Amino acid sequence: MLKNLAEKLRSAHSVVLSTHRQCDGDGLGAQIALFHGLRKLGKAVRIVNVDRPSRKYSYLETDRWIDVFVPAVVKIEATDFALILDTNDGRLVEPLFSELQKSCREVLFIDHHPLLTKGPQPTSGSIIDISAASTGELCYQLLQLLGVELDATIARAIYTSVVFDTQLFRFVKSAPQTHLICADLLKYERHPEEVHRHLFATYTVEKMMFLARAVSNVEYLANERIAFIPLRAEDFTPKSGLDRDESGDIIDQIMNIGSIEIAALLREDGPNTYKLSLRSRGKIEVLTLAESFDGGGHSFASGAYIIGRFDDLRFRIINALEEMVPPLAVTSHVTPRRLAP
Ligand SMILES: [Mn+2]
Repeated sequence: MLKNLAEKLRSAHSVVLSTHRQCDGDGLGAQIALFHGLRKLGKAVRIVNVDRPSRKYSYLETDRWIDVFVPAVVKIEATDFALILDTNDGRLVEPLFSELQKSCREVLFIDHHPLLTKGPQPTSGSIIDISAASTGELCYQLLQLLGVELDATIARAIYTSVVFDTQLFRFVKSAPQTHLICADLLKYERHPEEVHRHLFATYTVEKMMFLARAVSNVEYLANERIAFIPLRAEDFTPKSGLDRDESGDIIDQIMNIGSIEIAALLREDGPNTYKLSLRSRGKIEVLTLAESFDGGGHSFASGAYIIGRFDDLRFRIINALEEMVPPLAVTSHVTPRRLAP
C-alpha cells in the first residue's frame, strides 16, 4: 500500500532512485519528481540508472541529477531505501540491482506493469498498481501522501510521465484519475505544449528518411492484420544520429493502420542480440509471447531482449503471431463474380 510506503519514507534519511534499462519518459519523469519531492522533505536522495537517458529528456535536467552506474567505479553507499520505478523485474536494473540489494536496507518497486507469470517477483512491500496509466501517477499519489507541495519542476516531471506513457492521452485506461491528476499538474505546468514538443516533435530529416526506409521493409501478413517490422544494425549508422529507442516510433506509426491487430518490431542491437517490441490493438494480448522470450510488459504492449539468429527469430515470431490472430469470419455478402460462359 502506498500509505505504508509513505510512512516508511517519512522516517528514512537516504533514498536512491532507479528505473529500468533503456529508461523512458515515464521512469525518468517519475524519478525526477520523487527526487525533488523527497529533497523538499530533507532526505538525501540520489538517482542512479543503468544507462544514460536519450537527449530528448534533457529538459528535465537529466544530466544534472542522474548518475549512470558503472560497476566498480560508481559506488552505492549504505542507503535506507532503494525505489525502483516503472518495472517490477530486477533483471532490467542489473548489474545495479544486485548492488542495491547489498547496500540498501530495503529495495522496493513502484510500478504499473502486471507481475510476470514466470520470472522474478517484486520484493515484498513493493507497490504494483496496474490500474495506473503511468508510474508517474503513483509517484504523484505518494508525494500527496507525504504532504509535498507541488511546484513547476515536479509537475513537469509527472506530466512527462503521463503524456509519455499515455501517448498524449491516447491510452488512459478507463479510470478518470489520469485526467484528474493532470488537471492538478497544469496549475503548475504552464507550458504543457513544450513538454509535448520535447517528447514527440523530435524528428530530424535523417530520422524521417530512416523511417521511410524502415516502413518500406515492413511485412504485412494475415490480410494486413499483422505487421512485422525488421530493423537491422546497419539502419543505425552513426551518421543517422538516431538513438535506438527512437525505433519505437515506427511501431506506433504502423499501429495507426486501421487493419493492424498486432505489430512486432525486431531490432538488432548487436551480433545475434535483438530487442523485440510487441503492440496490440487491444483484443489480442501480447504479453505471453514476450514472456516466452523471457520478456515482460503490459498485456497489449510488451517486449523482450533476445539472443538468436535473425532468420530463426523472424520465423518463430511470425508463426506465433499468425496463431494468435483468429481467422477472418467468412463474409457472406460478397457474391463471387462469375465470368459469362
Ligand atoms: Mn510506464
